[in-house]
Amino acid sequence: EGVQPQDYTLIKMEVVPPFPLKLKALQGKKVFLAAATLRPETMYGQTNSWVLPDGKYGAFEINETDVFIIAKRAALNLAYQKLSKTPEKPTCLLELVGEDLIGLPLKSPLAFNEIIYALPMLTILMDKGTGVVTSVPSDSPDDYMALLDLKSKPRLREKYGVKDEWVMPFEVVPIINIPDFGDKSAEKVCIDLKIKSQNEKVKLAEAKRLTYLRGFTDGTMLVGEFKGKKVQEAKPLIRNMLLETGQAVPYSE
Ligand code: A2H
Repeated sequence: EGVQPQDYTLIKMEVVPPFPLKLKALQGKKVFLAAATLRPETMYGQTNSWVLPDGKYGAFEINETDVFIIAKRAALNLAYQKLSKTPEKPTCLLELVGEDLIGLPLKSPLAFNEIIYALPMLTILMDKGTGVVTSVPSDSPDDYMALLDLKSKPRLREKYGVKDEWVMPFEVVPIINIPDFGDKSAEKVCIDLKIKSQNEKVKLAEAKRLTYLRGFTDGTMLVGEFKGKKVQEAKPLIRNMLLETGQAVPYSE
C-alpha cells in the first residue's frame, strides 16, 4: 500500500437476469459486480470480469435501487464514502464466494462486447479495491495472461467450471495505440518478455511498468467518443462521462 490514496473508478457491471440459484435472493433488484479500475478510458476493450474463486464476497445494498457484489472490506470503506443504504453501515443481503459468481453474464459500461462473463483470476488481492476486476487484455498484462491461461488450458477451465463459450469467443480488442508497442500493448510486452502464465509476478510487474507510463503519456485512443485524442486528455473526460451517467462511482482507499 502506498502513502497516497488511490482514486479508483468503480465500474458498475450489471448482472443480467434471470439470476442463477445462488443469487435467487437478489431477484428483482439491480445487481452489479463493481470493479475498481485506474484506467476508465480502457473500458471499451473489456472481454470479461475477474473474481477470486475462494474469495469471500457479499451483496451489499448501496442505495434504494442498487446492490453491489464486492469484498466485505470494500463495502465498509464504501459505507464511509456515502455508498451504503444505511450511512456508515454496510448491509449484506447475501454472502457469496467467488466460485458462485463464475459464469455470471454481465453488461458493462462502454464495452464493445454486449455481454461478458465473470471468470476466475488466481492473483486477485481481496484487500485491494473491491476484489472484483474488469478485464482489458489489450492494455493490461495481468488480464492478457489470465485470459490466455483460460483459453489455452482446458483443465483450468474444467477445474473452475468455466464453459468454453464464456472464454473462447472473446478476442483482444485494440483500443489504444502506443508508439513502439502497437495497438495491443499488453500482448506485445507479454510476448517480448516471454511470460508464460498469470503467476509470473516479477515479469508481470516489469510488463506493467513498461506499458503503464508510456500508455498514459504517449497513448492515443483508437475508438469511442474521444477517438484520436491522447489518453491523457481522454481519461478524465471518459471518467466524468461514466460518473455523470451513473455507470460508475468514485472510490478511494
Ligand atoms: B486496472 P493498483 Cl487496462 N487485485 O484496470 C488485483 N488487481 C486489481 C485489484 C485486486 N483486488 N483491484 C484492481 N486491480 C487492477 C484496467 C487496467 C488496470 C489496465 C491496465 C493496467 C491496470 C483493467 N484491468 O492496472 O495496485 C485493476 O486493473 C495496472 C496496475 O491500485 C486496477 O486498474 O495500482 C489496478 O489493478 C489497480 O492497481
